[in-house]
Amino acid sequence: METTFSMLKPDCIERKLTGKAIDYILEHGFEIRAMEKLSLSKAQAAAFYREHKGKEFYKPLIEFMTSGPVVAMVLAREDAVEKFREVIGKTDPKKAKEGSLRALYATDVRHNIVHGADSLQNAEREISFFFPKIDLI
Ligand code: IDP
Ligand code: MG
Repeated sequence: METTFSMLKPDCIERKLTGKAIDYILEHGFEIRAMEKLSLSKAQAAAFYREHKGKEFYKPLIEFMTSGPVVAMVLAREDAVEKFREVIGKTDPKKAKEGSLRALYATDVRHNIVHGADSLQNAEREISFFFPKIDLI
């Protein structure tokens, strides 16, 4: 089975949506292989989002991602990476398809409650960043 990486963002935890988000994820066929609540340092957030360095939303994104705790998760299911991106919906909740996690709960394009790895390669990189000791066999 394929694995992907997800993170519930600070707005999700702050708004007490953690339970709803986890229920949604489980109901959509994902198994939680690992889960940890933690606070990102500025350096961790900057490394995690380094592909966006220099964009106008980068600095506020790092501020937001370090504004409170997050929940990092390793999720497994068939075609996990693609399916998870599908069920979370587009980055901007206004453009996210009806019934997707972001369409249901996100407030705006920055505060969109959840992260999902966008490729197999990034999923692997992000999993080993947060769960270096995990055995994914
Ligand atoms: P993704 O999370 O859907 O993969 P990315 O383009 O990788 O979206 O952007 C990373 C995160 O940066 C988004 O989830 C969102 O929190 C924030 N972000 C992206 N685009 C914008 C924007 O135009 N304005 C404000 N924040 C943005
Ligand atoms: Mg992305």
